[in-house]
Amino acid sequence: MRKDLRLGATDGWVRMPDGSSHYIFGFVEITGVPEKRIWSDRGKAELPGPLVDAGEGDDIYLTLTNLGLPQRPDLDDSHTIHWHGFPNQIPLYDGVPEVSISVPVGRDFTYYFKPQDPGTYMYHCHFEPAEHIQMGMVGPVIVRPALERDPAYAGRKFAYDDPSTEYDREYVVFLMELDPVGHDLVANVQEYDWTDYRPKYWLLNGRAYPDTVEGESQQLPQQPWRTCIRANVGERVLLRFINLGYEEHAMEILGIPVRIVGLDAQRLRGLGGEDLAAWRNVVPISPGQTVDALFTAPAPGQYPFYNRGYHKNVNAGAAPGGMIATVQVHRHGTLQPQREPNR
Ligand SMILES: [Cu+2]
Repeated sequence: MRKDLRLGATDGWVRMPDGSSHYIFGFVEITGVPEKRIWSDRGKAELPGPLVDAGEGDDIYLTLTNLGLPQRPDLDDSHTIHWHGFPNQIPLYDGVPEVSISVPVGRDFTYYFKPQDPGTYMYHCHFEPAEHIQMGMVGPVIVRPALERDPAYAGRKFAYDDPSTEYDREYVVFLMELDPVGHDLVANVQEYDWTDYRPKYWLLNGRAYPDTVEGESQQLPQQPWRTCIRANVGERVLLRFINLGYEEHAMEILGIPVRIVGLDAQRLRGLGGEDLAAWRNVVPISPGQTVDALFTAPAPGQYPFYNRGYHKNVNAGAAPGGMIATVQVHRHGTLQPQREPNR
């Protein structure tokens, strides 16, 4: 199936629960926005960037438009889109500026992707990547398996082309950290040496606790993703972990072990096809990795979901904060079927 998408690259501001605001670079979805209106999305970058939701075998035409940086009109950086961990037949669409092209301010470029392997991926800008990634030019990619189009499995959802990876609800858990010093210096036309990176905020889907579970999207217009993992008792939940921060993380749901079925968009299988999925209490994940983890919702109640590195459960030193969210299990039949991830 052909899919046409358009992302704008621009800047914006995100808010933390302590009331502080931080300058970001990032992406905003402008698919179908009339050409005259795209410029009104300057300064509206979202963290993380819009979800790219694709199917195995799709033809994805993804146009990147560089809308410029209203806060930094002096900074005429180009941008690109790089699908991390994704095999590309030719480098032209890989988004590494040194071996393909990058998109200057005011210009468009249409990337072509044809995903062959289902799983959880990520995209990021590859122009001055140490800076542009930390500044927020990151987003999730889901590639859905062809199995879902098989009439025998109609209406059911799977992580991979494997019936044992069936799920009822899915949640993206996008991990990154934020060093406010770097962001403030970039906002104020100063240089920052990114090897001095020292994060003070730890984010789930662009927000820190308690905004991860409580923040209204009207108050956080550029951080639209909540991390309330909700399910009815007995339903199967898929967590799609993505780490585009610069630190390793270790996430745990207190009292709910998870089955890790996929790593870096590969279904975990041995050479002879044996199932290497493993039960874990903690999901360890390094920068640039993705992990697909399944669990079955146990008895109704609230289960804390948090980073096992307790110093990451703070906002600029004040606890609780950071990478804390919740898993809410409801009685049978309480929640309607899920229409899109994280809703
Ligand atoms: Cu960029």
